[in-house]
Amino acid sequence: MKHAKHAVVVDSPAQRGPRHDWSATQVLDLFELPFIELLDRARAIHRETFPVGDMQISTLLSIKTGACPEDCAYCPQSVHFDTGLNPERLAPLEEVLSAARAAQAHGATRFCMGAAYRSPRPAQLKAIAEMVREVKALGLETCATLGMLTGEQARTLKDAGLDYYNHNLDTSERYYAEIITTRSYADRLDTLAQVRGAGLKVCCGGIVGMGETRADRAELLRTLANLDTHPESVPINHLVRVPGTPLADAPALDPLEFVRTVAVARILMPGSRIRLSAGRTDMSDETQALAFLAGANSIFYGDRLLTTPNPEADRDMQLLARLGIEPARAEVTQPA
Ligand code: SAM
Ligand code: DTB
Ligand code: SF4
Repeated sequence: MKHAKHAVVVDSPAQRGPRHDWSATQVLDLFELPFIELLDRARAIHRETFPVGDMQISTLLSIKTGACPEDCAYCPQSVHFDTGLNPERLAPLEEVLSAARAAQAHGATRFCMGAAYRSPRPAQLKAIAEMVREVKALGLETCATLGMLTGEQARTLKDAGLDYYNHNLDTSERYYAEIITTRSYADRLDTLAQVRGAGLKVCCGGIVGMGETRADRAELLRTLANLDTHPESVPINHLVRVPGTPLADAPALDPLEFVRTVAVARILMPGSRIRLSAGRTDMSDETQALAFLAGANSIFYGDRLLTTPNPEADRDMQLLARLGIEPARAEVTQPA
């Protein structure tokens, strides 16, 4: 058989439950399948675990912007790079609440608060816990991304009503060291364990298009899939190339390779929400449609990500309508 060397066993998740034992070769073999074959496999799994045509939408707000001590080479908010960004202190509660109300009115079901911290200090965490409590009281799902957390901080957020914590692995362990020097992959994994231990849902993914190899993309997804429990939410960001950052001139990733990454994420983590995250402003409608076909079933919605633009909300609604995709009004519970 022509593609016999690609005979990766992808069992039905309904039959055997999710796997956590992927080998590097198995994941790379998936990436190397003929494109249509890869999409067929991802699509079959997607249809088994999610209703057809649903889409979860999250809206982001930067609650503390810039002046971050970390040196993540992709990030406009690092103090190490001159990106012309105006740093802003922690936003007042009322400002956060009015953004959350607006997001809800536009159909978002989850509100994600992002802060440019290495890790939050006690007073900051207290103020953010209050924001979480009030946003949750509006009837929204809550998500926060605040950098590294201790177990106690994670429990404080959980008690305040936090549903999800976003903390990305960003790339493979090998490539990570070329992107960030101020913290380690192990630090990242430790925070994920604290977050899971506190009973929070995990939102964890990465960024592609940073000059990494396909093997790095495969390794990132393998690390995520081999965690004890799959992250409930897996953001796949395409690098937003921000002038002033070391990755401003990173070569563009082939859009079909981006779609392959989404498809492999869907196959490896059948019950997770795969989020087509940053980078959509530079993506064609057709690439986005292929990413949805490959298994992406969540987007960030609203004109802004944290500090960079996102497609206009109206344009997104038109795209979803053209594709016959219904934004989900309530979260569907899936096996982890
Ligand atoms: N400071 C916290 C941290 O790093 O965990 C939370 C905020 S940080 C901006 C959240 C995530 O945004 C990062 O982990 C990274 O994956 C993503 N991100 C930042 N800059 C990006 C860019 N230029 N393009 C794509 N994703 C980016
Ligand atoms: C994630 O994975 N992507 C979002 C969210 N989690 C916090 C952030 C994207 C940031 C893009 C660059 C910016 O707008 O600053
Ligand atoms: Fe700071 Fe997060 Fe940006 Fe890294 S990604 S520089 S930790 S805000």
